[in-house]
Amino acid sequence: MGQVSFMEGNKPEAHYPESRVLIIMTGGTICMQPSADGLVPMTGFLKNAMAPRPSFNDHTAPNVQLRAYKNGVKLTLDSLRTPVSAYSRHIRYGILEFAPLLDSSSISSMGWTEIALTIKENYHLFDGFVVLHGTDSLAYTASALSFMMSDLGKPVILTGSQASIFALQSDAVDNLLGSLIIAGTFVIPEVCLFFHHTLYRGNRTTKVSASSFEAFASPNCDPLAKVTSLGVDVHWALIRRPTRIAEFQVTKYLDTAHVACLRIFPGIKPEMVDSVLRVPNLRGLILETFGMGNAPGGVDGSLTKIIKEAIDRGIVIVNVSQCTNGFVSPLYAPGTVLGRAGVIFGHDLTTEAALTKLSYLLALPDLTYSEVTAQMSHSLRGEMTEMALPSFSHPAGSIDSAMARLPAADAAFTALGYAIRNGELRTVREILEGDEFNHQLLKRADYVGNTPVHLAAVGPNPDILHELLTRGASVHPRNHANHTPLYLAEKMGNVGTMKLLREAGAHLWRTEPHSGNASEAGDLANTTDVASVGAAEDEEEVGDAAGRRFDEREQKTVDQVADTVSARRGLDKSSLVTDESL
Ligand code: ASN
Repeated sequence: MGQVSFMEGNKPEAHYPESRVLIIMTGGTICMQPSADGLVPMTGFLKNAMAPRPSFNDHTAPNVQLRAYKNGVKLTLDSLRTPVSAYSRHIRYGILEFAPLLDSSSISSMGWTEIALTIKENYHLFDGFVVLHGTDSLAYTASALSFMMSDLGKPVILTGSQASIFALQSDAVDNLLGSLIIAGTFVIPEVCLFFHHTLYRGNRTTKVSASSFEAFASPNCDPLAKVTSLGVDVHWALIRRPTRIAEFQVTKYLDTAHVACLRIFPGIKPEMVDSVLRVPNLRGLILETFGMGNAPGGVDGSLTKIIKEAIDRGIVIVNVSQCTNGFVSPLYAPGTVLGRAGVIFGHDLTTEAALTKLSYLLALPDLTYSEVTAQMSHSLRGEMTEMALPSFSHPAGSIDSAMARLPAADAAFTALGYAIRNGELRTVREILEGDEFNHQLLKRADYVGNTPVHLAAVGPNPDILHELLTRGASVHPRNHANHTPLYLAEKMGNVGTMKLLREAGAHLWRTEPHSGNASEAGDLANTTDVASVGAAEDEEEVGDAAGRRFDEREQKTVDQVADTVSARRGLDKSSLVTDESL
């Protein structure tokens, strides 16, 4: 890889921070090449497909090897980075290739477990994850992962392509580049699917075309973001964030072996349905019905009887519509009769989401039949529109731009920072409750990149941090000096906030050493877990990395915070962030 001159921004590379994204390659057309048996997936994607393309490789970066884990084994991955994006950062990435690479028609719940566990193992080392996957079963995988992952705090973006990246005309570069930039730039802590310039909530998607580049749709939920010539337009009002104080967890197993899916058609014989419902050990059935949830003979007949008997035997039956758009409801008599027989209304669930959600719930060890049916009727990960709520209409349009036009927003943010520093929980609540865009306020940063969570991490009142986190604020953003809120809390020896941040899934970034103060949190034992090891582990970089430059402005802000806090606690502010600590 030769060195070429820096093209964008006319600044040396060190002036732009790097995000880190792990690409998990599972196979699919995106990496396929022709063989005697037709298209088959090929290994060596980083070297053969990405390194030669300027949009994936800026050629100016030092040689960096990334640390990663697979099945507990430490690996070293070659990496590349993108040129600087419109968001003034590079995305550095490495690829972890599964073996064997699959046509996605062969994926099973074991593959989903492998993807989920790989993300879990590497969660602390990357800002986001891109999963490359065939399109055929992509919506199933996206749905499955969304249920398997709880309290996710970082983006997981699945993508693939309709044509191979090696084809002259292909959607592969756009899909992959868009996914990389979004995963490395925005805190969108959801399992998403990115295709044809559009970011969708993964568990709302379905594949709608076998050949068009516009292969996916999300018929009952607006896209989470769109890539345009102006950049990425994120629909922030739709983005879900964890609001519990809980660490990211992965459920390892889905019970797909005992769940089936059956599409009703005119003339279907009740015996056909019965034979499916008598498959040994069947525990769940997704019934794809007509329109708003209707099935033949629903009013008088034997089909209802067969269904009722199966439910009495303990089989969970969920009614979803064959229509891509709309929802099932007891509007018509046949649907009502099914409901009375005990069939669950799947509202506007896609079949993919219904099947994987039921498999997920049936695999949870302690759930009773009625708990499973109750959870099927409620949204767990934004997969269904809760019918009690008004329909998803988000009048704000682009909230980012509305926010930008509101002079009050700046005032609110300044007031919020002040209240956090002074430990005034009531004022913090008043500001957030009075602010229509409080989710925007929570992810804003000051001129040195400190978010409200950074400020609360070093502030005097842990209850404020709790308030911010339970309102969906993220523990992961780093300020301009590449520091997490947890690092600042450790530097301050702020035991209360350190503990809370860790409970909420925070970890040190790889360049951040543990401060001696960490032990004050009383749980250093936990930090031996790979998920919380900071730079104490060996460094993998051969060259210098961007983002290590100490920003004097950060010192100023932290000094201001320190002045307030140390005045209260009698601390010496010299214990805070210093140049050498980076
Ligand atoms: N058969 C391919 C797969 O799902 C289709 C694709 O990726 N476009 O693996």
